[in-house]
Amino acid sequence: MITIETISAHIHAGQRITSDEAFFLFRSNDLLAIGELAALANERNNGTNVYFNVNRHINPTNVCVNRCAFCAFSRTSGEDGAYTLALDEICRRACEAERDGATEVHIVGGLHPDLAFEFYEEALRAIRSTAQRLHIKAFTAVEIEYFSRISGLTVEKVFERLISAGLGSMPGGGAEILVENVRQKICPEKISGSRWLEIIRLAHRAGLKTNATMLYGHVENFADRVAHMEMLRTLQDETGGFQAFIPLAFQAENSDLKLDIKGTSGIDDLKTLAIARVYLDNFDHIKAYWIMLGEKIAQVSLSFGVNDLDGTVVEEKIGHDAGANSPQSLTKEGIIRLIRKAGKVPVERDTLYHPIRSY
Ligand code: V47
Ligand code: SF4
Repeated sequence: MITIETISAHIHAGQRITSDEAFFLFRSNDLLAIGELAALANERNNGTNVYFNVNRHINPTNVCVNRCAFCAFSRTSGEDGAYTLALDEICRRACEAERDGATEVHIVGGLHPDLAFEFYEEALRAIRSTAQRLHIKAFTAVEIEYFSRISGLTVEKVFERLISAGLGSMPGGGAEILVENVRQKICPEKISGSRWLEIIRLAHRAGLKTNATMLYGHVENFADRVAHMEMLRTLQDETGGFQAFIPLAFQAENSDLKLDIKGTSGIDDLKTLAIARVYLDNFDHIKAYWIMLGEKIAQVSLSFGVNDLDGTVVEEKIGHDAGANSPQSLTKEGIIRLIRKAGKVPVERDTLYHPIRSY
């Protein structure tokens, strides 16, 4: 029989917990016991260090042919509020970021019906030549698949071309919930969960590190969340190419998913992060994305297994278009203060988790 004590014994002995045990934890209301186990697992790996980076998000376009039901960011071509940044504007934002001390640009956007693959290659090249110190973390598996489709190139070739244009790693978006019947409800036009995993496998084989996200708090149930994490854990056993796992709390405003909810609860946020820490024993980093969680829950999560707070971000559109009421950006000093007040040591990192400086 599964109990919190049997799970605790596994974790204390450094043993992997099963999917049934993770499911049990999701159904448990013993948040503090789960948090304690997550804190133990985290401290074993990361001590009291908490990572952050100085980065800037750039979303080149919000025009997207997919129009996922949960996404308040995307627009149809020509619709009010649709935008596409010119190459020199993308470049200007990247240069400004570098000048302001960023070490990373995070670039993701919609699947534009008229932009050619070369536009994206060009954007990376332009950033590479004008902001040479910036690491370019760009494009979800969903965008990579789309580039392959619009260019007629294989996914392997798309990676080869993007890497030679300056791509350094990939973020973890587009995973949503990898379980097919959930995808049919929230993003029927998007690539399947198994294709997402396959593209990420190819990215890892091409030498790119990636992250993995999980969009939770909409129509999925606990079993779906566990199945999602199980697929990620299995792929990580095979490739070792994931850096961080990032649960994304669903922001419910302006979305076409007409659900009778106002977003996730603080309890659900903390439980989800803590369970991710104990279940995903082969992920070094569990990231609390403060944009979706709010600063306070993100801070408290540092006692629930989290060891990474993402970055300064500067301008965030995806969560804020969907009603996130966190600020658009945090200063480096703001993040450092938040980590310190949680009794942890702030460590600025680069994209690949090399420490730059601890505070
Ligand atoms: O894939 C869209 C999500 C993702 C909503 O890898 C929403 O370091 C909540 O992946 N409510 C993009 N989430 C953002 C993302 C990300 C963010 C920060 C860091 C990293 C990383 C990756 O945003 C999408 C989708 O899952 N999203 N709409 C919404 N209403
Ligand atoms: Fe497009 Fe991504 Fe929004 Fe889906 S989540 S509509 S793929 S921008």
